[in-house]
Amino acid sequence: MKKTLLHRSLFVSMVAFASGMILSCNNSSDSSKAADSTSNSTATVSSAENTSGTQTAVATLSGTEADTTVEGTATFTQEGTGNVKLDLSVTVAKMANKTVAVHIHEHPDCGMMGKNTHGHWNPTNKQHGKWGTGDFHSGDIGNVTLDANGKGTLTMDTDLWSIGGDSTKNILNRAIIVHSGVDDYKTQPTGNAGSRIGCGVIEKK
Ligand SMILES: [Cu+2]
Repeated sequence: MKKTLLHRSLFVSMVAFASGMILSCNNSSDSSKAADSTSNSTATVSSAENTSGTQTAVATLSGTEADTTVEGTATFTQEGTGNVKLDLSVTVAKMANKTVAVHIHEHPDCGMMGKNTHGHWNPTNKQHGKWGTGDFHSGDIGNVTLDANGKGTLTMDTDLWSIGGDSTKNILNRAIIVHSGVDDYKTQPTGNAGSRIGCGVIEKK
């Protein structure tokens, strides 16, 4: 009897030891995961008031010229303080099989055929260029190739943007401009991308 008890307590303490090892293992190797789930649960708490921890902003694109129809949507999403993901879809039927430049411009006003948006959004005072190589504006999304129906899509993911917050990253209340031409990624400060045929203001959803 005494022996059985001893065995049992030995077994219990071995199980406790083993599970302690598993726990400590999880803690050390998955500390980032643990931190994530902590922040997720914080987000869940606030989501009771805010709907969710995912922020969304949308720009609905339309044409600035009477004879050129431009349609499309730029949808920006951000999980917590993570990267902002852009899903862009643009259709310019008149420009089938061509390539058009798309940028984020500074001001949320599509008036005067897009001119009221002023220049490329450039909060870090960089030279105009190609996204991801050397200097480029935070608004230098780049060129989009349109198919036989004039439709083009582009997706990207970046930590240079945020939905709200820091003014050097905040994409809200700026505008998406679709140009009639191709961005050469060189000419300062515009990329020589042609006229502004499409526009949409980036608004929080
Ligand atoms: Cu532009």
